[in-house]
Amino acid sequence: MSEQPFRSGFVSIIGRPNVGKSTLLNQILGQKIAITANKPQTTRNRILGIHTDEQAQVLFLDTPGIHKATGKLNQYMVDQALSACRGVDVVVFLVEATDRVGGGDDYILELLGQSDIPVVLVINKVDLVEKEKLLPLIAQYAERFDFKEIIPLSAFTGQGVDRLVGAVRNMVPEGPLYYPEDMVTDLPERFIVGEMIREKILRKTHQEVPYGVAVQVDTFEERPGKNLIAIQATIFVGRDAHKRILVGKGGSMIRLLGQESRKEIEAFLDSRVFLELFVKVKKNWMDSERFLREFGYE
Ligand SMILES: Nc1nc2c(ncn2[C@@H]2O[C@H](COP(=O)(O)OP(=O)(O)O)[C@@H](O)[C@H]2O)c(=O)[nH]1
Ligand SMILES: [Mg+2]
Repeated sequence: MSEQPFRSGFVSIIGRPNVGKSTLLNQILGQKIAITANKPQTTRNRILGIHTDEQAQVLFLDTPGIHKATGKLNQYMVDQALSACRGVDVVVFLVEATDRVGGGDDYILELLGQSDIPVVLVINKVDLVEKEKLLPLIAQYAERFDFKEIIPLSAFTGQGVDRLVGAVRNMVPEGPLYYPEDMVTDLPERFIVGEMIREKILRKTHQEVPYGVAVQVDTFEERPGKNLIAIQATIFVGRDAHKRILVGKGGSMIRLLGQESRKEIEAFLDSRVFLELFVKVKKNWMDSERFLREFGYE
């Protein structure tokens, strides 16, 4: 029997906001580490997901969506996404099967064309279109750029995701096991907990409220022998009006956010959780360098 050399490397997942990058990462890992929502700005940081099997370890980087940026937080997010295209072994570029070809993607393709990193095109959300529409779409994309592969899939149902993983693990070079084989991310639990709370806010609030929110986990205490973790977290908003919305009538909104967050955090930590949420106004935190730094958005 011939031994195949072990392979490992970095793969960035990039694309416009909402195309399903974080959903895809979670599906690849079989576990939710990246929050998802039907809103731009859901992912603010670079998120590492580790996929290990007997022959390879692929380090996937989920990134904020690439879009025209205004404001410091937005600029930070776009920089994160663009820098994730440098120094990786493969770029996975995500588009939606429901979109027309062109427009917003040209800018990204132009950037990708300037390096010689292999690019795999993923046409996501195929569950939303008829099969007959796919072939012409693939042909149109193939004309625009020299993709290494074009893979239609559904990050939501999981259909086609194995094919993508199979393709990229053959494209990463020979290399060592960088992380222990049972490790799925390098993100601290506290960070993921904060993100899960932020996801519930993204899904439950509208207009500009979700974009003005940051969540900080203040305490995270395991109560020994009780299978209980006590968590206190502060939700920061930029305006008084947003605080009123998040607290809700008689505290109804914050209670709902707390209940839904707790359920998901309990599943994630595999423990009972006692969760307390606080809402604080920090005027214009999104334009404060210091505050952005404190939140790791730097
Ligand atoms: N129908 C369908 N919806 C999807 C699929 N992938 C993602 N979505 C939805 O698209 C929205 C944005 O997904 P998200 O992963 O947060 O996108 P991101 O901004 O690119 O990370 C969410 O509401 C997802 O549930 C898919 O394959 N099919
Ligand atoms: Mg995302």
